[in-house]
Amino acid sequence: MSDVVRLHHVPWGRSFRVLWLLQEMGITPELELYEIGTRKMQEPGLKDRSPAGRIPALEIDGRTIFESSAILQYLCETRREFGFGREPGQTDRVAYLEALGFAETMASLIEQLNLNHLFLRPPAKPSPAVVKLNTLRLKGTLAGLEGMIAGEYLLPSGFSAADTMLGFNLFAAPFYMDMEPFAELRAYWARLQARPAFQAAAEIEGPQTFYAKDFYPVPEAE
Ligand SMILES: N[C@@H](CCC(=O)N[C@@H](CS)C(=O)NCC(=O)O)C(=O)O
Repeated sequence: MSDVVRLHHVPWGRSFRVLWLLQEMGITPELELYEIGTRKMQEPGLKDRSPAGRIPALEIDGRTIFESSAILQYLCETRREFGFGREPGQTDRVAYLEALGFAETMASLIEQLNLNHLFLRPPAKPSPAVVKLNTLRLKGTLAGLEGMIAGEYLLPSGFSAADTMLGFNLFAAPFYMDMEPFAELRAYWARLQARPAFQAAAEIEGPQTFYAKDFYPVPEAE
């Protein structure tokens, strides 16, 4: 079996979840880097591994996997010794599954905001109505997440892959949402960032350049 571990990756994109969990497991992957919106993402190197041409895809154990939650779950199942998954019958199994899915409910709203604020090419402009609606929906998911945090981490039983799924969202959300009212989320995010593996992954990433500004307000209606 090949022992190559290669992550198809956009720095500070959703593949960060995988880079971080790999670091939690002491694995440093080779990185195949992409930039959103470029042709390389639609070429066979990625398209043959991830059918929508999206990151992450992970080459590991002689196979390739796409979709961040599937990758994390695979890593947990094949490396059970770390205890980062929650298996059928285990305490928190249902909350764990819910959190993996919920992370993408939230991330799809962030993606809509990214599309509006970052990726429209002039003369196209962000739609104030669409941005406002998505921002409100993002706020609702953040309030929901705040109510889900059970202690130090998301699950009462401790750190899990669900924290890496949702933790990435807490990197991205503040570019669109004033986090001041979310004291519990801010404290949770600080605990996640304090983990040595998070810091190791962040060090591999370097400073984020995905967002050009610190904050993107809802545009004024014309
Ligand atoms: N549900 C997928 C979403 C993957 C995804 O959309 N990744 C974004 C980057 S964060 C991407 O590759 N976008 C490329 C594009 O929109 O063309 C996952 O969690 O892996």
